[in-house]
Amino acid sequence: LNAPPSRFDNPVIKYDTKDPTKEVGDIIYTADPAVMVLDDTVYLYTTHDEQYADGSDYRMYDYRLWTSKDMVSWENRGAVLKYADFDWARGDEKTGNAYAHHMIHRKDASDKSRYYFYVTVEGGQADGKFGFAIGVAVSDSPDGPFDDPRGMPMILLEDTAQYKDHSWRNIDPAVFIDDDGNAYLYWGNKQLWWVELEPDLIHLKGESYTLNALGKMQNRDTSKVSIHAVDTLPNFEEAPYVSKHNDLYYLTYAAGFPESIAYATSSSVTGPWEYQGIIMDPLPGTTTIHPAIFDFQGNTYLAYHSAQLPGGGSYRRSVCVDRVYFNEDGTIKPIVRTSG
Ligand code: FUB
Repeated sequence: LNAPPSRFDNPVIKYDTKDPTKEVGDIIYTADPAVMVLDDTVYLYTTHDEQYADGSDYRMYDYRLWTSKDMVSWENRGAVLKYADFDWARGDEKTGNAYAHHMIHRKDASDKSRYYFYVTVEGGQADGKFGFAIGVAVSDSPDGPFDDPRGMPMILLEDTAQYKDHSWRNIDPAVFIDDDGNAYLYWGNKQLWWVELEPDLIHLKGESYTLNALGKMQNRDTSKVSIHAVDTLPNFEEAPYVSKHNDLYYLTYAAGFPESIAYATSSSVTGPWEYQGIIMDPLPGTTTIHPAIFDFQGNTYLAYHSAQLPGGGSYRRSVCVDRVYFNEDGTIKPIVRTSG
């Protein structure tokens, strides 16, 4: 195996060569990277921007998987999960949006790998109002098919009703499993929240419910669930991402609007988080940036999105990767973007 690169031909995802209805070379716009590294492979899960050139909002209906063993060539594994795969999603296949997501892997008690795909999907009615909700789908393969084991969202509008009241406040899930096996879900827009998960990774700690005849949840009760707000992150906008490097926890996030990439550190996964600064300034042509930090073959990398493909923009973004370099004290050096 060749060593992974320190310069990248950004954006790393450019073309859809798997869709039989398209010629090789057709552009596919991707955003919101979530990266899972298993053995010698990088699994890059992205959202998918399908907006027209002159569109003025998101059009996002499915989640895409791209894999690489060298981070130079990327295999297009197709749409592995769709908005419409969630029964509780609002409307039909092309009515609502599938926003940013997260993927983690864990072996179950019988040593079988399970893959947990946390999503932001428009739906999940509470008190007569629709908003974005966070759900989960599970598979025994990183390519799916994924099944929604709950039959309802994990986080609904009503769960954060005491906080900032906008319908997209519950977006951008990120899950981190700590060394002791405890798992935590982070999410939010304008306000960062976190909650501990049950060991099954699909229920909130303390959540109670009954099951209907199909084995899906009903009568959900969250009165014993503790949802925590984090207020020490300047200009927190969205896209939290938790990672651990050399015994220090890092919480990377999109700050301000247009967004920069900022981060905070802590000696504990539950904080308190100490703000450390900006590592990437806003990028031309896109209001959002969505960081994801990951380790691969001994190095640390940052995935994010730009608008630099032809026809690109805030609703036609493209996933990029660059190297992360640390200072001796664990702080991160400003990211130097490379584009081939
Ligand atoms: O892609 C839709 C939304 O834009 C994501 O959920 C945010 O993180 C921002 O990238």
